[in-house]
Amino acid sequence: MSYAQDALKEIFREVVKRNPNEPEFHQAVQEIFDSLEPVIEKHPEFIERGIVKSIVEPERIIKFRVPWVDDNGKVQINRGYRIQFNSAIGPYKGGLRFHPSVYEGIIKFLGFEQIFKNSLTGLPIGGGKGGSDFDPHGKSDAEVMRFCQSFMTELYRYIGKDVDVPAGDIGVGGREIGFLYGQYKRITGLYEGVLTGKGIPFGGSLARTEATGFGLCYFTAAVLADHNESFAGKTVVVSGSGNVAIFANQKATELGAKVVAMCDSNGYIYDKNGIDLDAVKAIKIRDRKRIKEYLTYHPEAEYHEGCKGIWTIPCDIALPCATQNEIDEESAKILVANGCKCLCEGANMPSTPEAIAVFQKAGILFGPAKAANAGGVATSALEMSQNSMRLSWTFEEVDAKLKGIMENIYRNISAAAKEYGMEGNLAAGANIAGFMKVANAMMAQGLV
Ligand code: NDP
Ligand code: 2IT
Repeated sequence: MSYAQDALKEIFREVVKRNPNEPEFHQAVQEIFDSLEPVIEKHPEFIERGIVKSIVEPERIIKFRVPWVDDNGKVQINRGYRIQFNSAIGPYKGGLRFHPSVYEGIIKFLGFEQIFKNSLTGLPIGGGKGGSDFDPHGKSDAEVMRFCQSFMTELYRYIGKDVDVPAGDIGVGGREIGFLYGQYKRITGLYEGVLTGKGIPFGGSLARTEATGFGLCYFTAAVLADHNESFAGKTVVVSGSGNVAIFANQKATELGAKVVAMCDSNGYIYDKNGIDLDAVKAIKIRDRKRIKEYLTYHPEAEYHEGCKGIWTIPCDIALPCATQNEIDEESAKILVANGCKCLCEGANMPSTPEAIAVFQKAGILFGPAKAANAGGVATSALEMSQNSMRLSWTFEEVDAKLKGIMENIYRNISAAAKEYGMEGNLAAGANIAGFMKVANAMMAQGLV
């Protein structure tokens, strides 16, 4: 075994030992380490000076109780988290996830991914993530408000516009960010850009809502263009029906594709005529209902219980935009057998390592999450810039910057893959390019 392989293996063993029962975090670390061997061969100092060992250890983990009272007067207790993972290149930046599956390992995997994703944007943002095991489904607005106020009453002391800037993720959208912002302002008396994804009247950036889904499509279009292809005339499957999925569908459609399927955590819809996105927006954004309701708008469409079946629908391009590990080896094989030629990840870590191996073996164009979905956090950084300057750019200005950032990410990760002898392997290119900038910044700043 080479020096690099040995060293990485040893550090990985230590990660598993120090973070027991956190398989998602192990998976995210393994994915990065799998690409780092040629980097370490060239730069053994990243091992010798403790950079790799440090980068897998969060700078700070904050874990707290979130008590609130539901509409029946009953006391509820949730857990809140904020993991401030790495501040080498900027203040901690990353979303908050409210979902019953949240525990420390999920936030750790997301915070770790965020370090490299944020680095790829080219903007000065470090990596962080937070959230709670609170489930917003079926809660009244008043319950969500009380929960958010309680969550922020603890979190406010650890964040700030130049310290740590949370945003949305699963279960946290404009409504939640509004309640969180209001409580931060009330406690601190500060009107500052401490959160992104804010409402437009109070410092939000135009195009932030659309940014992750639009950015995913700009990235995918750049990958396709480099292979003399485009979205035009293609059949697309988009999983999920939340913020990322809806705007991925919208942009893919604008670019000439037909999106035929979407899902939520209960099941998926298949509409061979192309999904009616206005109906999905009405169901999921306006009414906060289940995707199954699509049948009341389009009785001719199909609804199937369970999410996994969505990957059995033949498509040219797949855009997973729901959650981690939603595509396993079996689904990956079906996608490939059905002729899928390109898969770009809107969700964080939606493909299992076995699924990625299937895509790479089949030679399909694979765009990894930390590059493909970076448009959301990049636009969050643009929101931070606008807040600092106390001005706001038009939708068109932000959208044009987002497009430029996504195209740049594609160019940089392609170049990194080539430089390290893995041409066309965008997963390796993203891991390497994301890592190099942070590792160099850590080296320059000394042991901290
Ligand atoms: P939303 O809460 O808006 O939507 C999530 C969607 O995924 C919903 O349709 C939800 O279904 C579905 N979903 C969630 N969990 C599961 C599950 N366990 N099984 C099946 N379906 C599930 O979240 P976002 O759209 O913001 O996030 C989607 C993904 O994109 C996540 O991986 C997130 O980390 C990632 N991401 C988000 C960014 C952003 O800016 N928002 C930026 C970059 C990445 P249901 O309605 O039934 O819960
Ligand atoms: O995973 C992600 O990049 C996000 N949820 C967006 C984070 C942000 O700070 O906008």
